[in-house]
Amino acid sequence: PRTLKVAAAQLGPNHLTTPREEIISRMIKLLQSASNLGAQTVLFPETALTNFFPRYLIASQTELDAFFEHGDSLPTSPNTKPLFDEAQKLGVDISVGFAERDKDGKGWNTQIYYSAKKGEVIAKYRKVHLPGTKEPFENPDAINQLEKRYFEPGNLGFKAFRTPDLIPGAAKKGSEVKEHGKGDPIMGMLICNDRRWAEGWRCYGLQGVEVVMCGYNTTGYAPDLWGARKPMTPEEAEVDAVFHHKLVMQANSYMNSCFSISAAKAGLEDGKFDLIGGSCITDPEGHIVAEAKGKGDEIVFAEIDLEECRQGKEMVSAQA
Ligand code: CDT
Repeated sequence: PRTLKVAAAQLGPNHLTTPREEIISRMIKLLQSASNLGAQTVLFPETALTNFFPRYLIASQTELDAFFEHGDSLPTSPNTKPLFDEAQKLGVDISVGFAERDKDGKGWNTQIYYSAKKGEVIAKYRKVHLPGTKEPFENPDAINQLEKRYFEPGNLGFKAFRTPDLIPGAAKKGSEVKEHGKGDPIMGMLICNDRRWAEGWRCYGLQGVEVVMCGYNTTGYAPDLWGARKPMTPEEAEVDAVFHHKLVMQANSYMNSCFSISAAKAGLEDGKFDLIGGSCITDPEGHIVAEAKGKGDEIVFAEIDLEECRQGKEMVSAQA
């Protein structure tokens, strides 16, 4: 077996008023709980470090900049260093979503993968599918999602990568990405809306991906944005949103014969914007092997065997 112990760290709401230190200390607590269960790699949600601010029209550049971090300095920036120090101390890899400001001033919705043993960021992904609009809706009661206003569409493609030092002795057995079934685990990252479209999954699938990680912030009820085909109550809309979340995680895991880990930022942000829970781990047969019970801070943990990815990949010649 090629056993890996993985976790999704679901976060409850990060209000506009929640201090950054409090968010980091909750993330550290979750990391410690995951480590106590034996987790070797832990996924945190999209924009884990802040509120899901694209729902607001923010006119002040200073106010907006406070939600962004400089991507390459995350492990050393005073804001975020304690989380990376803890990951290194525990020897647990982490993947973290955040709003990235690059050196040219461009904004990106980014996820990084940090290897604890290497002590560095080994992979970076920028969200390709930016949902919502650039301008707010005319309806003053609408829930906006202004990602197209604040972020550029991702420019790093869907590059699978090997995660070193998680499976003893694995490195010697295979190093090429695509050569699934041996060596270090092959992983890929998606961010929220990306999970609903086939191409990201397929690009990773064709590179032999064994684990896809996807952090998300999914509004339970936003009739101006989606769900307008059929009027629904907020409760019905949330059930539907959780259904579609699990549908795409399960179906795409099955179609690409890989595991997936998804981590939500969940619950009522700012007391009124409801985000779905449903963080889960799915297997290559499309089954959910572990899932969140609530909508607060919670670890979803599973021990998985990457050998299970082989059957689906090797039965189809185009993928082998
Ligand atoms: N954060 C994010 O990408 N959320 C979207 C909401 C859909 S808006 C049309 C999602 O796909 O979950």
